[in-house]
Amino acid sequence: MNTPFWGPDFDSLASTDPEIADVVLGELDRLRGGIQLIASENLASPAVLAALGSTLSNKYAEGYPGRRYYGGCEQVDVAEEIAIARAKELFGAEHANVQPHSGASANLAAYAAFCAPGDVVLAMDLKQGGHLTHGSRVNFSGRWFSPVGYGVRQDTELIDYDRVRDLALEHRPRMIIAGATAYPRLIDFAAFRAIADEVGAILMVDAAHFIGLVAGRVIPSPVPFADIVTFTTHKVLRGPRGGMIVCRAEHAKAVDKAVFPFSQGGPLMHSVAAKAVALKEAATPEYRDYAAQVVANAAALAMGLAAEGMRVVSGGTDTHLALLDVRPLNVTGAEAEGRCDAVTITLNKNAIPFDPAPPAVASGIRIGTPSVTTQGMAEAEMAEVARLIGRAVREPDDAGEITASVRRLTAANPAYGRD
Ligand code: DSN
Repeated sequence: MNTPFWGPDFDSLASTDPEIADVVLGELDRLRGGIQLIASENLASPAVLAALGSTLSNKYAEGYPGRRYYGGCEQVDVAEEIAIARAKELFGAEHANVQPHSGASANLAAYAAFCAPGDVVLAMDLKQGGHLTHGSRVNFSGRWFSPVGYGVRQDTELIDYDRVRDLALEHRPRMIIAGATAYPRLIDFAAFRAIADEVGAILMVDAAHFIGLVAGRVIPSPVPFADIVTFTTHKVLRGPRGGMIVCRAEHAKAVDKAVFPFSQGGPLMHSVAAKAVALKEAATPEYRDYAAQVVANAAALAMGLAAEGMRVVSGGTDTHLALLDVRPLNVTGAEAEGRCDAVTITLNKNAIPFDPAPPAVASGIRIGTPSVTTQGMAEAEMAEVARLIGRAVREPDDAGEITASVRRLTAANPAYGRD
């Protein structure tokens, strides 16, 4: 290629808008200097960021490849066709829609494709690990539909499949949603399929959190079981912020119409191109190794935090995340989050199942290993991170020393390398 690449050009940003340039550099420093344990975040590759920061951002392309409402779509058509083909190949899916702007947008489209206002939808309760779009009263899903919530068993903290079936038989939902934001264990998609079939419901899997592990072939795929699978592209999958849907061919038309024109206008073509890049990266042996290490790291970190006195919800993790009950250390989730923040370890407070504390306080924290694994950290570093978290929570007065230890660890495993 002999044309100049008009992509990320930091010098022009710095001269045009030094204030925003400072924010961009400040965020890079934050990423490099601290430990990122938000389970839903990752560090996208320079190739993904290059596609995101490209001229594709300029193009209006309402419609689908070959059927657009604007001229000049010949290049973006190629990007979208490549993204669709890669998504179908990677996930063994019959159809893919790569346009959703986010996971919430993908979920809105799923409701729109299959449900009418007022329909009953059975999904995991937010307080038990679900998502706002799974029927929360403050979200479209709870306001426009009739949500019924399921949860986990109090004794095992694993999904209560008997209760899911009982609720399905009682309420006859139009759609059942499997998937969560704070559930560390594998989900039995065959069990959900059987329940959905028994009551004639659509089975939607919100795979946002774990789709990257599916891509890496380290956990079972929901695709053979679900009518529709929605997900985000920026978590373990390590792509741009965005959403995606794969579904059975019979639902292709309904899903495409639900994304555009029903719930979205012009797709973000720079993001679609960046999704294609991420899907290519996720199809490599290196990515499979990465996904396996993400899971190994989450297990190691959970074990280390148990050794620091926290209680591991459900007794462990099979995925990229773990949920820890911090009450044995005599702190709330909010306090634990704040004390970790003070030493530049970023994680989030999280409700645990049957949490007596309000969500803004919470009794737990959620940790995830996509970012630290991208930085090259492995089990030995996870043991060290667990010790630092334990000390930060127990001994907030030592924040200075702990921060110095964090710096040593991140210097040895830098995010985005060093200049
Ligand atoms: N906000 C995401 C998470 O952190 O799990 C889900 O949308």
